[in-house]
Amino acid sequence: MKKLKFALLFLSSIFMFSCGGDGDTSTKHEVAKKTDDASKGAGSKEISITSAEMERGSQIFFDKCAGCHGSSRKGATGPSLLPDGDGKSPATKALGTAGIKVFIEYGTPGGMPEWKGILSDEDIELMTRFLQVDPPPIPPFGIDKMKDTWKLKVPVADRPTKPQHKRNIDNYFGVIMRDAGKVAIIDGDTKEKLVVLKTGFAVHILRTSASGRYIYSVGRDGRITMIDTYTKVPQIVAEVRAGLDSRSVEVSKYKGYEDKYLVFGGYSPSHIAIFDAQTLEPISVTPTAGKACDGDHEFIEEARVASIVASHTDPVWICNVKERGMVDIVDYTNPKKPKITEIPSARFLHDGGWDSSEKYFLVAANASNKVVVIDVPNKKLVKIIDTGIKPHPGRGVNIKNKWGNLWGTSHLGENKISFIKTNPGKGQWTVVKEIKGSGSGGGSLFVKSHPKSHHLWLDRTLNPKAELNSAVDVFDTRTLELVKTLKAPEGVDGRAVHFEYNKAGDEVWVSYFMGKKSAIVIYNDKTLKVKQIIQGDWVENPTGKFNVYNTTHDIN
Ligand code: DHE
Repeated sequence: MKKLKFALLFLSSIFMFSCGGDGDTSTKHEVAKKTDDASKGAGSKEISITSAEMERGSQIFFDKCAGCHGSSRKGATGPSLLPDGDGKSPATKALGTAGIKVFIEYGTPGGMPEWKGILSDEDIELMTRFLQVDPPPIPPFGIDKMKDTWKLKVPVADRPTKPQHKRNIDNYFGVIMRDAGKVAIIDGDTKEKLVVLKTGFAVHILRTSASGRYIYSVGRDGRITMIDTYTKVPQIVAEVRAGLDSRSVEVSKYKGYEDKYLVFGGYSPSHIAIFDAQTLEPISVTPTAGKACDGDHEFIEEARVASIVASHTDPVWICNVKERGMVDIVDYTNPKKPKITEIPSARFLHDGGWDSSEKYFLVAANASNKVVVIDVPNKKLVKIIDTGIKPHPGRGVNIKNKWGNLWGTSHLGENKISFIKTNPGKGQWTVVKEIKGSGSGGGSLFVKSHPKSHHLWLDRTLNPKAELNSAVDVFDTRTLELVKTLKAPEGVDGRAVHFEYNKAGDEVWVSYFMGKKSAIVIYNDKTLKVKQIIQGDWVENPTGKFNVYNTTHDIN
């Protein structure tokens, strides 16, 4: 309910632009023109939609569909959804109400989930009409708007200069409760919940400052929240809205710049924004719109910033511009006017992580079924490698065995983990080994290992089969054989998603979400036995978990 209220509030700000802000729920918006051409199918009927329905449709679209189809419905991982089509995907008006309904209700083999049973019949009917009218424009969100939303709750001078407790901050975990819009901070040594903080709508990821003191969250409402771990109970010390929709945030990690700057990647509007990492005061905004990597001369307005990582060898961030397939190397030594080197690669860039030397960054171009390798110190493209259908590595996994130093990714579109050799010698930057998880079909979102472990963990979160999406596979990193498939423990249900190791590398934390009994399940990484199950009213659909030490040092 709270989520709904927030989304409506958020959307009312958007619709001030598209509907004139009149809030007139009785006005009919006859957006799609009537056509007599019967060959255009059910879409030949006139479509009308009220302002209130437009608002609700946009809220549903923003919440459930924009991630794949793009905020302006021009398509990304999923096809475009425009009334008159775009030359590549069919016009939604031609698909018509009945055609669209089938897609929404039953999904597609290409990875679109079934929404029947998740969306009400009423909402599905509304979406069939919403998708046949023009999408509302995305309002601007510049630095002045950011400054208006900036709240410095505890100025730097009023913060403690050393920890006010004896706990081990390095082994703190930040856990995202996506649907509640909250982040829990858990002491990884004692497993105590220290605090649950309200951080904004659908928080997506967390990052820690280079010193490990601060935890930053970012979510689908474009809000960045800064949490201080030095106080007895971790507390929010600053927040700012940097856009309307986002998925990533990162800090400066290069020597001399620790805890100095923070970068935000905007999905909507599409921009790179830089902030003071101590206060979250906005410093600069650079739009990412431009031409695509592959010579397509179309100017791409919706050029969303997907994953971002901070280099340890240079004062730069690597920001991946999704729709354009551009890897932007952002030099933050002059944050007011950052120097950006664009490296054309492949579309659509999504998530990725470092190889074990932390010099090469590997990122999934999921619409091209490829992984792109960037030599960060030399700011150049090394290779674009075919891996499988829709690679989705998270930050990927680094392991070492007889095949070499390997970086691995699982896939959304097929049951495969591909391993790319990263060390010099024969086979470098090629796929040297592929393995399968249990059962069939893809749907994996994340893989994980740790330098001190001989295990590699695989989830199958989006696989349609409940026995697969609720279980995790564990492999031996030396042989790459499947060791065990771990089913959800008794008293836990939902889909298993995302892994995080503790600092020592001997425990693995797994989230269970989208079920009736969500939980964080902690496994002993050696014995693969359940060590502890964290449940309770406050554990609401946990998703990402971020150990302070591992996140700060990019242990993946
Ligand atoms: Fe994510 C990482 C975008 C759906 C949980 N997700 C990322 C990153 C991006 C991204 C760009 C990389 C951030 C980085 O490393 O800088 N995710 C998107 C989407 O656009 C998408 C496909 C659809 C959407 O509307 O958001 C999407 N993601 C999901 C989910 O459904 C998940 C499972 C739950 C949720 O929050 O909705 C989910 N994404 C995560 C997590 C990470 C992540 C836990 C961080 C992984 C890590 O270990 O770093």
